[in-house]
Amino acid sequence: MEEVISKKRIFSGIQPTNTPTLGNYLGALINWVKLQDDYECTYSIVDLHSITVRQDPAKLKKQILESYSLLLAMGVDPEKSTAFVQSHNCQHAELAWILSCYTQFGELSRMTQFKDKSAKHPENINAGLFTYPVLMAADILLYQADLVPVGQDQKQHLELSRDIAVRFNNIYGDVFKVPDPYIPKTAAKIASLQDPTKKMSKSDENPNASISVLDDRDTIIRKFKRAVTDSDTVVKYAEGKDGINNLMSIYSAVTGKTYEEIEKEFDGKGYGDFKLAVGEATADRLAPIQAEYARLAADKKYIEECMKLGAEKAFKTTRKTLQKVYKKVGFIVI
Ligand code: ATP
Ligand code: LTN
Repeated sequence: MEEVISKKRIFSGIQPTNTPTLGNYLGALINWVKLQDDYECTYSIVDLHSITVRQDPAKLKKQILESYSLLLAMGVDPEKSTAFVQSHNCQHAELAWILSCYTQFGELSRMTQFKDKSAKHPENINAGLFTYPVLMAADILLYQADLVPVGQDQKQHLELSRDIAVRFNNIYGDVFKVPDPYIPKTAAKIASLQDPTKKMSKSDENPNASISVLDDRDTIIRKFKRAVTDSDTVVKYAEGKDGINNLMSIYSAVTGKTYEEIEKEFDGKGYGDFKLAVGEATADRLAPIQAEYARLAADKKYIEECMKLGAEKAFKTTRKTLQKVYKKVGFIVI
């Protein structure tokens, strides 16, 4: 008989803190879509994580709906994969509580994201911001994920998830799969258009620093025109040319052209022509996503159905893990 090899499991999440940027798309979401063919994928809009920083309720609600619809518009298939909103599966918060009793204060104090975010929001250093990585561990371990696609910035959190899983397994036997990070070598790292030494971030206060995937064509072209470059004039990938390097990696990611091809294409032309080309190519690349998003956004009923389906599938998968945990720690499962 032919052996049935089950697909490896993937889990990843994105915070609905603002409209995803071109950085989120080229660095992460584009891969989420690709991975669906070869893995059993679960993708979450992690709204519970997002309230570690104060959010306006009406805006948050809009952003959850928008981020979820955008995932589908980009090509996440709600039938093939599981696409759900984190707060729709109550087991994340339940497991997070349990795991917090197996995580040390010292470990959480060493998390660089906690240090950065508490420096950024000194008026609101809440316990949730501190235990954020425990909830992230719960997200991953509940689904017995083998692989977790994340950017470099999340590697430390993933290490902690692994430590928590190993610690729990050492006490209670094999309960959790110990997850590995999945950081594709080819994933683009997109920098801010205003300060190319910083990453493009959806919570950047300067609107010219990032391209939202929902920006219209004129806005995209205008933002690229204003992108910070250098005093040189040659379109060439080289050290010290962070601005141009960033624009080249965006152009390469959206057109599929190599750096060599790009250098040849703009040989003898100036930065102005190049910036315009990057803007136009980016707008062309985002146009079908925006059209599909507009179609989905007008169909609230369909989105709600997908959210429900995602929540049901997520809950069913995680129930087994949580019940096992409850039994192992000595709770009575009825
Ligand atoms: P925030 O500004 O709210 O912290 P963010 O833009 O950094 O948000 P996240 O929600 O933290 O985005 O990350 C979602 C995914 O996008 C992660 O996998 C992250 O590694 C990736 N990502 C974020 N910014 C970039 C970027 N500039 N280039 C490439 N990938 C990115
Ligand atoms: N912390 C992540 C978002 C996130 C996540 C997860 C990513 C929350 N839970 C589980 C992977 C797996 C971020 O800010 N990018």
